[in-house]
Amino acid sequence: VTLEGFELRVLHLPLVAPFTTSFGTETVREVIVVRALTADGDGWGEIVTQADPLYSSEYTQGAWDVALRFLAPALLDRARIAPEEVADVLEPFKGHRMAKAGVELAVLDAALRAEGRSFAEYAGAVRDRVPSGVSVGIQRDPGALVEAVRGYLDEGYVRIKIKIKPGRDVGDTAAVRDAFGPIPLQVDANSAFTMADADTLAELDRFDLLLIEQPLQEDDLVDHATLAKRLRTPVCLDESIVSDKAAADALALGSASVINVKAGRVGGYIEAVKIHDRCLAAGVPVWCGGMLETGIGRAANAALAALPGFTLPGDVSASARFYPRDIVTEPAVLEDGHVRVPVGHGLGVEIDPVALDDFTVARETLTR
Ligand code: OSB
Ligand code: MG
Repeated sequence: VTLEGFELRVLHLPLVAPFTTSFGTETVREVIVVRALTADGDGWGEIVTQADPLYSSEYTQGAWDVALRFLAPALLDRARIAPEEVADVLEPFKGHRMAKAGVELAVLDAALRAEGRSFAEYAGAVRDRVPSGVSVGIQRDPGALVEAVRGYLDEGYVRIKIKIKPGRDVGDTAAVRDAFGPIPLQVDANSAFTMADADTLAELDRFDLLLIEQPLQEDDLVDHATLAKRLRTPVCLDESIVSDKAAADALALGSASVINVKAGRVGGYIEAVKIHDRCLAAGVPVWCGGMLETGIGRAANAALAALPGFTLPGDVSASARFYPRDIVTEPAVLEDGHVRVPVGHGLGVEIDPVALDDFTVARETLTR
């Protein structure tokens, strides 16, 4: 595409209910939407940082600054650019993978729309719908958790993930198992434990979980390998997998036997597909994680999750699981426990300009 500019917006999207993890509670989703302005038409992407650097070192204001100060200008220096070249142009800037991912996605959407091609087809999707799992935040007490899970099961979600933290681990998991029996169930610690908690984590073995996600710190690849040997529950990494290289290292070390693929965390959807390809070749199951995406990232996630190696249900839930009102005209909906893979050009979703404006709290445009 021939780049003419980038428009960035910070959005504040109210959540249907507070979302609590081991690292904090969100009541409003703060997110950055990127619009690539090109001579061939616009494209949309999303930077999935949160307001505070609690899940990763990235956060909204940092991503806003790096995108406007470094990433967008470096791309605008190039007259024409293909989506596959974006990561190379941005490579000199260390880190900031979520910011890079959002910018790349906007260019990719613009390029695919100009070509009249869907992102699903581009990425290699082999399914027209994907099974939908739901990530359930930590509730007031295990009883409230059981009621929250019941609601999602009634809606048709095919897999439940519950967030855990020290002191809200075995009890919460036992409550859900006791209430619902052998449903597909997994837990996510968001790096809240240490090796000193290994005995507690081993107690989770009796619940026949699909996996335990990121029990230890982001840079604890060796400790995760040690822990994985102690547990019968498969260890899955989220935060630690920041690139295809990190995925290769984790697999070589035995730090994980399952990988959560999140495009924002790894620097973009093109890098995410590489991790998928590596894991498919190695026989390692992957699933598509989420960052409370708006309809933009949610559409991209549904397409990514339709690749052949995504053999476990992902956190690709309906827009309504988080948002009373989405910023696209075709929000993701749950049908028979599945979300449809968009087939339109680019990401296959159209922006609702009124909703977009209603949620915008900051806006900046950079042109060549
Ligand atoms: O660890 O997967 C995570 C949300 C924000 C930050 C980290 C995580 C999550 C989720 C929600 O679990 C996934 C989703 O439904 O988008
Ligand atoms: Mg996670």
